[in-house]
Amino acid sequence: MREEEIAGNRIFCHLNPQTYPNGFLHRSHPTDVARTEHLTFVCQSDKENAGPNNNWLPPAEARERLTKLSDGCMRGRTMYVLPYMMGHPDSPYAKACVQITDVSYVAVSMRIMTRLGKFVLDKIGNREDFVKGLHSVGDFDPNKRFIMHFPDDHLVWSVGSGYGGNALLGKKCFSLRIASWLGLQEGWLAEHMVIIGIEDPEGKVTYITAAMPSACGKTNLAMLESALPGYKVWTVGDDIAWLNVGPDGRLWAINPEIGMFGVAPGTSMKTNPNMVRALRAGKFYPTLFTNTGLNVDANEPWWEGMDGPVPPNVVDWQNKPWSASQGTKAAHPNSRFTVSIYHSPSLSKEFDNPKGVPISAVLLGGRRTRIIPLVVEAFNWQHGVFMGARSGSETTAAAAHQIGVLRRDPMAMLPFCGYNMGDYFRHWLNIGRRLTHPPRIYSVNWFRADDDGRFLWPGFGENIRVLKWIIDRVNNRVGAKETPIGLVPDLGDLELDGLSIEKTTVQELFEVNPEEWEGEIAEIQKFLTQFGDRLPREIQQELDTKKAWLQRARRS
Ligand code: GTP
Ligand code: SPV
Ligand code: MN
Repeated sequence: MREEEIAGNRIFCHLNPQTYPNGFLHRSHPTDVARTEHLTFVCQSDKENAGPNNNWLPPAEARERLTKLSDGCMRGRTMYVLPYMMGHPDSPYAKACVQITDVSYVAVSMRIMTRLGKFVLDKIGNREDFVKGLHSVGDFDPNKRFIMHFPDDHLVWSVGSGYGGNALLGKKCFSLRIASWLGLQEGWLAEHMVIIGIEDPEGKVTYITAAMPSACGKTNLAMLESALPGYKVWTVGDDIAWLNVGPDGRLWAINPEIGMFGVAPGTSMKTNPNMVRALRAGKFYPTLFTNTGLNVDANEPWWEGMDGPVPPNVVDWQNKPWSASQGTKAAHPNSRFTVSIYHSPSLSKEFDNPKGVPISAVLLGGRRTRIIPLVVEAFNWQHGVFMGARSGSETTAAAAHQIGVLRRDPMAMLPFCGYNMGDYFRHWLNIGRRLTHPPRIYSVNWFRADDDGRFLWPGFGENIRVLKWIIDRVNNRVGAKETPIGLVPDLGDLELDGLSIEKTTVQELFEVNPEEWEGEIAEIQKFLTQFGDRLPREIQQELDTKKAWLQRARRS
């Protein structure tokens, strides 16, 4: 099938130039709508180095398979050569890359997401140590789809999918899977994290990062519009952070990307006004909408959760007439937009600083309807690494698997760590030892719900109340209350003015119930045990401390 014929449509349809200047609708192949983790492989030369967290094939066998699948795959198509940098070209942390692809959507997306241009070829010159990406969609056959990583060769080879995380090889494939392996060898961290600056009423900006699994609120947090007067969030990154130990012993973060590949459904003036503005900014870079519905009369993208009434004349993400009464979604739940970060009204003035920004707090989150409190501060770095290791989330539509089941997802890196996660925990502990001024570590959870499944916390712009407590903590302005699982706010220190929330609800948000934790701890143990002797003893010690607490609680 030729690319032009996907869903019987042109690849890009112009949207209303008045309301979405430089905006285009794109529809993918209907079977190609999310990352496919079961077809994603990390081909370390030693299987143990890939770990239980990765699919693995011996590199030679993987290459042989891909060579067969790729034979003639670009015949009759246009090949795009994309030289790009991850990171600011003047940054010592930046990496030069070249991807080839046979998909125009991928080429345009990479232009929005990365610093792309001929200058990169000049930078590479005759060197061979650039990161290589081979990409072809072949005939979109899901049975011939593979996303393979060769960490030692700095190579990603992807066939059969044009979806973001499978096809924009600078993103998850390079900037997380390959980069995490480079980081292990070179002493830095590649993380699935937001980077933001939080400005307080005195004008002081405190920088934090936050790791959250796919579809758990990173992009929303990155562009948060504060519900508290005097506070402002500045966007540095919404998905990936590269973290280095600076000469000053602090942790420094850069965002290797220059675009955002965000979840469309739920994006509105109410939830993320800065994103709505960015999507309508259409300046130099185009903005792409993939697999959203279309408001036909207005020629605008449409998705569930958008502001205003449902328009009368909508076609769904597969270009079929749609009405709300038919019980299906107009936009695919993982429909996305691709937008330049430079279009964001909340862009940090430090965004293009090659040094990055110094990090005072690291947040680790997930989608947990029960057990995990709104916010907990780790006692110290080691305890924080444990918090990251035990993190998990109820699954969403961002990857193709069963939705709504709890999956452990340490530091939100389970699908993205390019090597054995036991070694990854060790690497985190080692980085902590090199930091003379380590950021504090926090577990956060915007998604705790009541028995009827209603969220207890309003979330979105109101999350600034939690961020305020965190920056008050790191700037030594408030104390905290000790619990067996970490430090939580004295409820008087959590700014709740102007929020209609019951006191009992707030208490529920922080409830630590030993009975619930008993099952949780057993499950954490089960998860961590799979890493065998690669699991650092410090992490097991942290878990044992929790077990001892439970025993005491049971006795009393
Ligand atoms: P990826 O791009 O897949 O990595 O997702 P993400 O982590 O950037 O998540 P995003 O910000 O796009 O949000 C995903 C979903 O979570 C959307 O449906 C949001 O509306 C919802 N969401 C984000 N923040 C909150 C929050 O604070 N509370 C609640 N209840 N939902 C939220
Ligand atoms: C995610 O699934 O975490 C995403 C989308 O951000 S993708 O880049 O496709 O992985
Ligand atoms: Mn996102």
